[in-house]
Amino acid sequence: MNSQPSPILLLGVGGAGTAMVRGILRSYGPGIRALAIDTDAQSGGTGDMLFLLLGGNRLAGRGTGGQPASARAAFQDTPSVLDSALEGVRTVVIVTALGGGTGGGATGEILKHLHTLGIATLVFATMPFSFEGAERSRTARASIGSIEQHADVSVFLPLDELVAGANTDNMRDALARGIDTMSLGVTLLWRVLEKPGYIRFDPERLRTILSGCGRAQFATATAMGPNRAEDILASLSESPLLKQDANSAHVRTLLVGVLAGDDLLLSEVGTVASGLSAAFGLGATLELGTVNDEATFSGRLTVVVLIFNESATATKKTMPGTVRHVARDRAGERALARTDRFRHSDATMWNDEDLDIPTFIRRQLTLDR
Ligand SMILES: Nc1nc2c(ncn2[C@@H]2O[C@H](COP(=O)(O)OP(=O)(O)OP(=O)(O)O)[C@@H](O)[C@H]2O)c(=O)[nH]1
Ligand SMILES: [Mg+2]
Repeated sequence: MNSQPSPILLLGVGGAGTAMVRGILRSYGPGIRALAIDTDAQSGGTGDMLFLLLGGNRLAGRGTGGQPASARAAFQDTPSVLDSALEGVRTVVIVTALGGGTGGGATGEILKHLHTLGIATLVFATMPFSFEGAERSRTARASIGSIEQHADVSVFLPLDELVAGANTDNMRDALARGIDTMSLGVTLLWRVLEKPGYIRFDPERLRTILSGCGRAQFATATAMGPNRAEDILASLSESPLLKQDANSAHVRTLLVGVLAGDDLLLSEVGTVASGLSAAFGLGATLELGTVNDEATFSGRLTVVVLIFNESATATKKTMPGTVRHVARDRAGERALARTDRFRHSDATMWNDEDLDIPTFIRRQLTLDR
């Protein structure tokens, strides 16, 4: 472990948000700087994780009973409640579930406070299952505005789509699976940020990307076998999570994490990177990170993708020195030809080099460990 505390903090808000952090800590193992906050003292559990109780005097540790206004007031009572946990923190990733009072009400207030401290924020928030009813759905939708307003980047994940295809009829199972799926996705993102790989992507890079982006979309996919890269492209292209407001004209950056064991092929990285660019990020900047972890990913290829849209308020700027064209290679094209998302575009040729092919492939660079 590093002697320096990480500059990136994972923060769970509310009951389900706390359960998500607990799940992430369990699957990642030691090394995550994490904390949860809730108005319900029971969420703190057995002291197995860092936990802060919100609204002690006002709510006496009993939760808000579905009232976002109570959670907002509780945070406004003591906005400095988090500050002692923020030493050296430059970016906070919040996980929460909308539909109840604490996640829905406190998250926007927390974001506002973090913004005043100059801390960048990325929020993953689930939207209730349709079976939870109209009232929860309405409460959740009402919370979106303040989260979007105060977060640098927010990702809203409908639980119906997060567990699509899981084929469970049992309500408790479905809720648990929603938390698990979300925890798994964020765990993968954490590995890309913190674990070594062939191509490094670090928290500071994430912080830079977050500025000027608005909403984002997030999905993961895993495959095995000789066509695993193509299978992953097909699965992500069909993902319901990446279908909502997909408008590649507004995609600013694609963050692609490739996690694998020692058998990762350079061509697989190229296929995934170029295929995802072609499918989702016409003209977007591609940020790639790899994780090499034989113990966890032996024989498997897992991809985590975050699609960052241009902020509604940001004006579109072309970064100097950035080639803003689709990166693609033949394998990526072939894999995507199966999907309806892929749009062919003319190659960008310069000095007999096809600039649409990532530099490390075009120049046959070796990726050192
Ligand atoms: N209660 C509960 N909610 C879950 C679970 N898994 C996912 N959720 C989702 O989380 C949303 C918010 O519920 P909670 O996290 O319990 O609410 P909270 O933020 O703690 O807010 P209050 O308890 O009302 O103060 C629900 O609408 C569900 O969509 C679960 O296992 N239990
Ligand atoms: Mg609660």
